[in-house]
Amino acid sequence: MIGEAQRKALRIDGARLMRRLDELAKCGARDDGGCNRLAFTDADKEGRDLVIGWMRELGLTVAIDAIGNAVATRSGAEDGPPVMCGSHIDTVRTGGRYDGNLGVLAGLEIIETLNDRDLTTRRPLAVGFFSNEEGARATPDMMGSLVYVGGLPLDEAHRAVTIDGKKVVDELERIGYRGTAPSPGPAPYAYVELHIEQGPILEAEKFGLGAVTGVQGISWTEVTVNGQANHAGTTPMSFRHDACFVAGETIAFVRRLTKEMGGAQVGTVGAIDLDPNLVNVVARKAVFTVDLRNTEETLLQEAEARLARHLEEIAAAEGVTITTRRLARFEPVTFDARVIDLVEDTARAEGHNVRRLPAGAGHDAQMFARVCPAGMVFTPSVKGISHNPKEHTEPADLEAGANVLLQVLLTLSETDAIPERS
Ligand code: HGY
Ligand code: MN
Ligand code: MN
Repeated sequence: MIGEAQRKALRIDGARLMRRLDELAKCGARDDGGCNRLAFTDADKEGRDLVIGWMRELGLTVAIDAIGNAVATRSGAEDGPPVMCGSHIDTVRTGGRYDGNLGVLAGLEIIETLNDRDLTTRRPLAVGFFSNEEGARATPDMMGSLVYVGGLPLDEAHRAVTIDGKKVVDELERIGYRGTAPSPGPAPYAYVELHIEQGPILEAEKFGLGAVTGVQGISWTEVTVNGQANHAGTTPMSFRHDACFVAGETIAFVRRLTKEMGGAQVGTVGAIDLDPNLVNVVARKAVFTVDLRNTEETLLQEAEARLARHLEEIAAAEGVTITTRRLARFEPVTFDARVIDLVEDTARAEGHNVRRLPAGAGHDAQMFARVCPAGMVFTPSVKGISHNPKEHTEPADLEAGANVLLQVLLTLSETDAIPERS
């Protein structure tokens, strides 16, 4: 047990946290200072091996499950479900060094801070990283945490195929992370995730930290357009069934849709493949992704319905066939009010000006909200940039976030701020 005065006086070692962040950033390092650790790749394995080595050095008991999630537990004076923190260490192809990594390495820094002082918490603590949060190489995103909480059958996740044509289960075998820990995993007492905001709000409004209220709804669709290859010079325009034209019109439609709907509606066409993708051939096939998000479920459904109508109309007009495949679909999530309050109160008590805000990106915390009280702490992102090697958060903000996470975790582990679930 750790008394209140002793708890409140605890601080993490910011320099040590920065050293680990810099060390992990060397795994899958890009020439431009970013990270490329797409899920289940060799670079991802390198990052996993490094972080699990740290977990073991800190004396934690590491459990790896069949989708490659790693949960490292530190015993408490009492048994029972741990107070858990964590995030992900996979990145997108143009990743930065803080997205996901901060939540995992801040957790390890908190463990080391307690180890340094030989302090034992009342409840056990756990730090996890969850596989394929990004969903960029294989969908859905938050794949590992969704399996962990029982929201996606393990065999369905194993059967998923990566964008480069590999089965997830084969990639897990290949990198040695098809573990044996039970799946779904045991529900923690509570789950709190520290993450960079990845957007411009905290910086623009000069807030030091964010108490995250929830996560907006996410809708990912793959659209396949089958037209007709033809000669770019000899084919009259009225004769064409041009898959690339349909893709282009749809990309423009998605942008118009967000303008017309306004509010929180966002839409992105991020990936596109053309066949045969040649200068003098009318494209016979286009495959592209549409990412729609909104904080309101009914509005997200409206956006999806308008996209479907657009595709129907343009298929008829251009004489092509269009099929769609759902890649991911999550309704908006609201975090436990008591965790939101605790994050906000703790940040204030630590002297930060904090505001509440929803998360624009998906996060593992939204999956844990299905099985336990969950919430998040946001740190500002410089210029709101993320999924970009230029992603940056000031070390002082990273340290502030980690110290708030430390205090939130200890309040949860040492008190009944959130009573045990009956
Ligand atoms: O796409 C997302 O929101 C997250 O980065 N997986
Ligand atoms: Mn993330
Ligand atoms: Mn991300």
